Amino acid sequence: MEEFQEQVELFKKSLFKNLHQRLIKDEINISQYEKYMTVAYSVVDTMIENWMNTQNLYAIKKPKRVFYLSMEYLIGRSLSNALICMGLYDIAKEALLEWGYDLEELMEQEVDAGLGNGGLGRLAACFMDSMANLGIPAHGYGLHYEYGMFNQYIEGGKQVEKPDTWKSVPYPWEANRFTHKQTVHFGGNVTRVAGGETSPSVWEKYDDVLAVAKDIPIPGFKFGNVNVLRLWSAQATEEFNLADFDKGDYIAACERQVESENITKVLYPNDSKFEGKMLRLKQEYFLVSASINDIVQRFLREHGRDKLGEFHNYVAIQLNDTHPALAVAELMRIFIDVYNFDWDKAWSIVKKTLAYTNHTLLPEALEEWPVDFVEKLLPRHMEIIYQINYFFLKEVSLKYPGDVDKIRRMSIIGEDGQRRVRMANLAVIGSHKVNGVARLHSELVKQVLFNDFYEFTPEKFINVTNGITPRRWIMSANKDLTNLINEAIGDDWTYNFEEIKELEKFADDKSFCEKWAEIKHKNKIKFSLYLQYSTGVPVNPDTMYDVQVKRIHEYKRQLLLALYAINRYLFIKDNPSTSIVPRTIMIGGKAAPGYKNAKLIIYFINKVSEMVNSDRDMKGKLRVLFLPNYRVSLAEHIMPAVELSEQISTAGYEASGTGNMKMSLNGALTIGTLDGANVEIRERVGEENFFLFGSTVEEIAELRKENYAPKNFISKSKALQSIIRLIDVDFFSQDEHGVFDFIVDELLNRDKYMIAADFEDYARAQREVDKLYLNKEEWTKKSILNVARCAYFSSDRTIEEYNKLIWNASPVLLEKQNG
Ligand code: 26W
Repeated sequence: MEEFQEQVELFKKSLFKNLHQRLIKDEINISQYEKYMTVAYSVVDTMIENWMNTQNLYAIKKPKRVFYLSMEYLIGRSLSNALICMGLYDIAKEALLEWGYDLEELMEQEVDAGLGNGGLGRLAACFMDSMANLGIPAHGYGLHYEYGMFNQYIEGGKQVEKPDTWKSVPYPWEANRFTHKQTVHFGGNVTRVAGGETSPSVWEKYDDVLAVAKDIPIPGFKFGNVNVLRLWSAQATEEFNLADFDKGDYIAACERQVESENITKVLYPNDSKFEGKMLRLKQEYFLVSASINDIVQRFLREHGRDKLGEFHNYVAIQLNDTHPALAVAELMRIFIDVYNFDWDKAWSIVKKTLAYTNHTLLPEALEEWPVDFVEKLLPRHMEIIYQINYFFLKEVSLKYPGDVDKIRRMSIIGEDGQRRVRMANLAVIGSHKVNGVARLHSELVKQVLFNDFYEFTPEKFINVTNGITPRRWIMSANKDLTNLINEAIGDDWTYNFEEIKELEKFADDKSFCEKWAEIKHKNKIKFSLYLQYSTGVPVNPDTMYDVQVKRIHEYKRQLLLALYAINRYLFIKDNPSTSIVPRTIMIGGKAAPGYKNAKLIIYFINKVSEMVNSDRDMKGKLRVLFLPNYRVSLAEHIMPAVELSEQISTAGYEASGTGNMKMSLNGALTIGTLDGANVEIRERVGEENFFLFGSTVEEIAELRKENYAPKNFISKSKALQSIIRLIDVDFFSQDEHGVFDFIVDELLNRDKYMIAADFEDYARAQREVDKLYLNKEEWTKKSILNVARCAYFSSDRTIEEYNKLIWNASPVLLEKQNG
């Protein structure tokens, strides 16, 4: 106790010091944001020593290092997580209380670092957390976008995008490394020095852009390790404009500066469709070049030029999807043109260094850059890609003589129509391991997406099922549940998450179950208050919270849930005196600004919501809400309150899903299809604790083969007929005739994602949900079992598998150890 009070006093001192010396303020007249900054700086101060010690220790031990390359990191807020990792949460809370402030209120001041779209970006953030937690000598590399993911507003029921100005206030979690710069070349031309096709070339007359490092510390919880996420920011070189200045053309000179700095201006808000914009290609190469050069320079500093032939023994580079796949060519270029390695030696090192993770099977998401784009921007890389392709296809044709179709499919260059560089093929060919992100997905990667490559080199293809960090997704987001679990089984599970299984014993403990249910209810009230305060819309905590939050995409089938909401609406209308489980259906997520159908779905949900919520007959029985601006910080508010987790994608389309894991970890039950990680979640929590419905991957394939006609299913479903009729007669769009015609037409005539095929079974599973919900004790028991059995979905387990199967790095632990 005394020690605690001492630490509180120390923290208070630090608060005052930061207030005075960094914010240059006294206690009079400070804004809420300044108070938050004061706390944040005080926490950063406590991390600095571990941060430097960790990096120094790595430098002394010279271990194999892991480098994670990703165009996206959806970090969200940092304060709560950092406090927990530093063991300072209660200390800071008490110190602030004595100062007259509420920690949780100040935490709401923090802006989200929203440098990602969705699943892939959030996964990168969870991985950074787990690598630090496990003491893996790892570095994240990404881009420091000035504008991250747009903020979503709903105006008149429609999505409106506004820029995310997260840098308009000081961001306490990053260090400006203005001395850590890399120069990135673009354009120019290539001349061969001497010798044949594989000998070094000189790349010249390029334009330069500087990449300046901004470092974000990533604290682990179990050990004291603090790893670094390095984000590159584009800056014009000092001599960028000399020529123009000399000509006296000041404006032209400045325009060129602006053009350079545009590279990291804004995150592309696309997460399901490839958009071949030159600026995006520049971003990708900017990340690759700055990071790879940084990695090579660090290697040379640490190991010397003589060891360069053993690069792969000290460096593992993970490509987060194909977005950084140019790393294959960039590493080759450096080994060949700069260090004069011969082709075969360079190629063997590159392959042993790189590994690639695939996150989507959607054909429209696959990156294929027009050859003339790549040639213009990166002439030397284009040459190298041709060479890689030439040697690779030679090998393929030796194995499959005369199989021209196969060779055409496996080529890095797509020849149909405009010639294109297939980034996925480049990534597969240049990597020693390729992984999918859930068991089912990895199977489809082998059997469908990369089948030719799988047959050619089966040992390359592996699965590593995704995970989420328990620090953020339960210890930080759900503190009451965390405390209850601690009371029951101690806190071992916070250090070794497998220990969460000890909770299973309490699933039959009546008093524990009551406490569990109480906490869920309290979390529901909390979320209701949060919503009331942030959007002005109240929700009733005595209704079931039925939630689908994720990016809006047709394959994720938010429309299926909306149709089901209408189904419930009609049931209540037809049976006004029949009692029904009261539900609040909440749907949230952003649509890519150019994705028309996704935007229409948002509008549709909002119109359904308007109609349902204004109908007095629905009072206390059904509400439908669209949650605006779904993002990491909102996810942290909602996860603890969810009771029913909607994971209803068409089987075969959701690579993994990670929101499904977050909800299960917080005691929600899942209603879901056999898609992505749902399959494994169901296996682990037990089929009796999961509401399964819908067609399987095989059944979906079968339906497609038989020329799927949605009308065959609609004709057998009275419910669907009534729902579609209601939409068709403009019931939800009375003053806008025909706005939802597209939805009706799609459902009746194409139904690409087979909503009609799955609807009746979905409604059946929803009836099971209602039935179980009436039995509160059983529901609670299943909720506890979901949490007790979800250890597998910790990103610590995921990272351990990456390390074992791909990286082979040894942890290097700081002395300090918690637990
Ligand atoms: C080029 C445009 C673009 C940008 C991003 C296409 C595709 C992407 C990502 C690969 C999309 C994505 O985030 N995929 C999600 O990755 C998660 C982490 O593995 C999975 O859990 C999700 O199922 C998957 O949709």
